[in-house]
Amino acid sequence: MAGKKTIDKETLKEQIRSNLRLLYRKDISEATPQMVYQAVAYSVKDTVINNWIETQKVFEETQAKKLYYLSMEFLVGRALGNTIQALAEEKEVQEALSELGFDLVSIEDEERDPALGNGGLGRLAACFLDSLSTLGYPAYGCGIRYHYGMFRQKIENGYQVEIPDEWLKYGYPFEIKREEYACEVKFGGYVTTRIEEGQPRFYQEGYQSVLAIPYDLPVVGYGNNMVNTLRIWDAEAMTSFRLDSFDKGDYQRAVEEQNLARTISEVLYPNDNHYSGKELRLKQQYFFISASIQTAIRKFKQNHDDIHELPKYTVFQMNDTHPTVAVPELMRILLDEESLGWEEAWDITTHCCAYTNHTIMTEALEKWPIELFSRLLPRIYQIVEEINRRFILDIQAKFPGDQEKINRMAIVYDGQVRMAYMACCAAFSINGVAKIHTEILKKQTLKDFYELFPEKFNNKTNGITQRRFLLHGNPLLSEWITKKIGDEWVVDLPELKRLKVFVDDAQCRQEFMNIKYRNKLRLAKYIKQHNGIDVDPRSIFDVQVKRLHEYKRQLMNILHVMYLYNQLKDNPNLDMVPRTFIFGAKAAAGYHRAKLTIKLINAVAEVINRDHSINGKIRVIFIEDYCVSNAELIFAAADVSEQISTASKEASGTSNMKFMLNGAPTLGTMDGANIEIVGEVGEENAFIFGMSAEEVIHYENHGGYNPMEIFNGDQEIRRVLMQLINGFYSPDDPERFRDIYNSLLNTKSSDRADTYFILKDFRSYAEAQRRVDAAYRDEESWARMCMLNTANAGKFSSDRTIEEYVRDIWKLEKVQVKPGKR
Ligand code: B1H
Repeated sequence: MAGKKTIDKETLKEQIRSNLRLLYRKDISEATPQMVYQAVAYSVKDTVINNWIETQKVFEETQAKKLYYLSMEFLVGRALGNTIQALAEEKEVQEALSELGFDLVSIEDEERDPALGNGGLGRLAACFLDSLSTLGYPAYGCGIRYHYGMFRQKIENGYQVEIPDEWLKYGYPFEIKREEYACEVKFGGYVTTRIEEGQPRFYQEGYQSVLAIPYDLPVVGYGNNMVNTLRIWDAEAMTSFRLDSFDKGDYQRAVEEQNLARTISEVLYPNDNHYSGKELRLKQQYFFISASIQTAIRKFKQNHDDIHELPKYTVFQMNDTHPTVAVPELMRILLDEESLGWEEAWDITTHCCAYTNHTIMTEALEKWPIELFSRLLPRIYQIVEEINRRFILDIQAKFPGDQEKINRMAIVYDGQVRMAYMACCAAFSINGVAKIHTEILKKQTLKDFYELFPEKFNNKTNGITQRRFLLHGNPLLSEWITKKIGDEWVVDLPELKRLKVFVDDAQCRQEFMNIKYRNKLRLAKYIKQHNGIDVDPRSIFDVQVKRLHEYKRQLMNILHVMYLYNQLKDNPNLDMVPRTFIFGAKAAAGYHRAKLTIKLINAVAEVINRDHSINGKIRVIFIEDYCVSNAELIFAAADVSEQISTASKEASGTSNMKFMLNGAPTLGTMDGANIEIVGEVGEENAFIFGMSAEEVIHYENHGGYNPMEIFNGDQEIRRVLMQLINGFYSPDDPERFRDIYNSLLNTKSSDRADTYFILKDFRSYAEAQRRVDAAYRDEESWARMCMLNTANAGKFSSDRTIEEYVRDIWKLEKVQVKPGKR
């Protein structure tokens, strides 16, 4: 299906040899695998560049409307393998490399995984770009070129240690620096007003500037020659452009600007679902937004004279509230630079900006202190004040006398700027990321906004790209599927439903499960290499990989392992299918309880993996440095997908979809997209347990849950909890896990105990785990269940999600790109 051959094996070999000479002055015989990786990457990039140039030409010719996807995070993962695949050149490259004495998989392993994101939100942005290119929609990703991405995780003595992620150390071959498109971004100073031609004009003065330098990364569509751009901005000092400031004795300012530039794009904040109110973070936000919006307008003006037409050709999607300064920044440009009046500018802005909400967790809500916001962005703050003033007038007009409502909805309130409210006020579309999440937004979190603007609200259930998480990550299953139903599924995932007929065929079931087994062997080898532990590929691989957060309840999972272990100790003949519990999770560097949970998992692993008396029935593995590249191995090998968040808390989840696609049934709560997964695959092909979102919300609003009652009434739970504080898993320091124990029971602290209802859901979880054990024993029905998960995963392609965004929000047109030539 993919385009015609663009790479010929012999030419490629020659190119690799020549690149090695150009880059390193080496012959192939002396080259290291890293050098070969770089040489291959440059050859592949050569083809990509031709298509990239061609794509931009088509954009020019067609004047197609463009999407700017504004996001602080793009967790793109490795590019080489994906690009080769998109160009349909896998076989050619594989053969060329093997004739040169290398193999593609290990050369791919040489690529540093660009980790410019934390977790689901950043990975979603990357999947969206992949789908946009594959479907042929004109789009730019706009983000930050962090010099240090998500930290690399080492486990030392059971604890997480953060290592800086030096992804640029050897140079990143796929990026291109575009200095000619640099923009100036201004911080601080003050605003002066002058009357010009009878109108007040606003000028920011006494500011500090940084230069935003764009680096472009290609986003290659699958088999369609389309190459969109991910533009990430790096900060450089203006000083070299302004050496005259030294002459004027403005030395101080020059030094400050140097410092500002040095820090802005230095490092990604490693918080998932948590707001941390740091000045530098707001600087990062305004930095990349100002540069991106300036560029979008500059581009528009190259081809159009009437700025009022902007919404016809441009749409900005704000990936959560982090890019919301886009609203006042666009207003600033329209008012101060384009000299429009407020109403016209507001009309344009509110027809260009759309907002996606990704979380209802209160600790993730962005609220910036006025003092900080106005000091850093004085002109932007004035505009926010005016947006707020007019918004309050609107509310007053609609709900006269309702001061409470105004207090609840005001953008500037209680000394803070509430970013979500600014986004809701200005955006023409507000969407959640799974059905239940959107409903909770409408009924709870953004209720007042829903009452005021019901037409803005819509749902866009998340998706994932099958090109990375099946075609690339699971080559064995991909080949098998293609053999059975052809390869259309690569660009049309619902095609997978044609696999359903094969569940009744014993041989097909056997083949499917053999592939799972071989993928388990592949992961077992990885675990042996990285953890030094042998795992039994015949055991159930029960996997929870995601960011570590209390609401995701890794703690409930490990408490259940402790409970099972107690049962086994009491009864070594306990009839259970051997189980390998696999965890992978990074904790935000400052999130103590999350880090302590990692230590607990490792402490439990230490005790259990050493205990030969249980005949290897339980193994506990913590995979170090969970990231996009090892994720691909993990999903392919999983038997059980743990999706056990407290209902209502996980907006959508996306790892749940990756497991499903790879044939692992969900063990989960009715939360986020799990609900829709069950809707597609059927309740009989998943293991559902626990409280519903309504029940959780009811307890939260009305109280009435007391974990101590469960502790007192349930001996086995009590035994597990006591092991947290009697040194069973920490003989050298029995107090080590006291904080975790307290989090479950303590009612002294101002916190409610067990906020995430772990004890409340525990019995139901343990019972669901017994159902998994029972189901796994029936090989035939287990195989059916796994196959049906893959076969019903069609809905969860990000291609479907993107088509919905295009239809309801972005209104883009597809373009066609011919293969580019030199
Ligand atoms: C999600 C975040 C997030 N929701 C703040 N919110 C951040 C919030 O650095 N920060 O300040 C970073 C990330 N991330 C996730 O988005 C949800 O928890 C998932 O349920 C969802 O699947 C994913 C994509 O929509």
